[in-house]
Amino acid sequence: MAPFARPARMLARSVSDVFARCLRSDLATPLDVALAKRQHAAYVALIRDLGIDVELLPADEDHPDCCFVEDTAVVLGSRAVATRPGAPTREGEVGPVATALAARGPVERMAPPATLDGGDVLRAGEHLFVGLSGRTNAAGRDVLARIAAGEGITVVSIPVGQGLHLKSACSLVDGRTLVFAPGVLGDEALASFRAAGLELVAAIEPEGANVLALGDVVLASAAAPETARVLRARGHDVRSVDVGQMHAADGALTCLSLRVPSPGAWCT
Ligand code: CIR
Repeated sequence: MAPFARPARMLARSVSDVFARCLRSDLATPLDVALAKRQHAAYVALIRDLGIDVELLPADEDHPDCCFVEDTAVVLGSRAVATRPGAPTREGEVGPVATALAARGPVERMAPPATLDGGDVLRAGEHLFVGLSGRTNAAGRDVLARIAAGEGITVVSIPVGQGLHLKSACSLVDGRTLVFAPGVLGDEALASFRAAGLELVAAIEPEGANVLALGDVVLASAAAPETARVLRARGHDVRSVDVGQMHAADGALTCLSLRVPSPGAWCT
């Protein structure tokens, strides 16, 4: 099996001036656009400091959610799928991302009735877990399954009953370890992860369930210090990142980037 490795490069998109109008479940907490921009810039700077090239696309001032670039595409080996996001207001975010990805390989566009948000897609080696959520439907999963099959990757469906996306509730810490929010995903989902050979670690804080593994380094939310402590005790090199404004917009660490794997390796 191909090794798990840090991405060859990453793609991110700046926070728009209209970020405060993004989709979110908690309308009571006001958003601070300037703070969101600073947090986003620090996220990009940290990744660049790790030596990973980050292509930063300009914000789209007509799309408040544009910084959550993960939802607009899925990169698999040399191929990519430009998604059809489940929220109609986000459809217009896809074009520039698809254009940027087309510079490196073929990009397939998803067509109706398929909908899929990249936040529902978790790669673990030769398995691709796809959350069936309020944003991702079976037709979207099927498009991805066809393309994944061409790369030797099997799709496993995971029902997402709570929260926005599959990766709101779980994410990879390394190539064989998954951190998850207890009580969010069902026992069957957890059994599917174990059947794929993953070791499961319970997050202490809900925000700890979405970490971003970049090879040997793991980015964790500053809102999840106890989860970071658990991961460090397991030997992980954890860096804390403040993405409080993204949490207030139902986002987290993975959603702020797309990861392009190195040739012959895979990344999450
Ligand atoms: C949305 O509701 O679509 C955005 N406010 C948050 C998207 C977060 N995306 C992600 O975690 N992959």
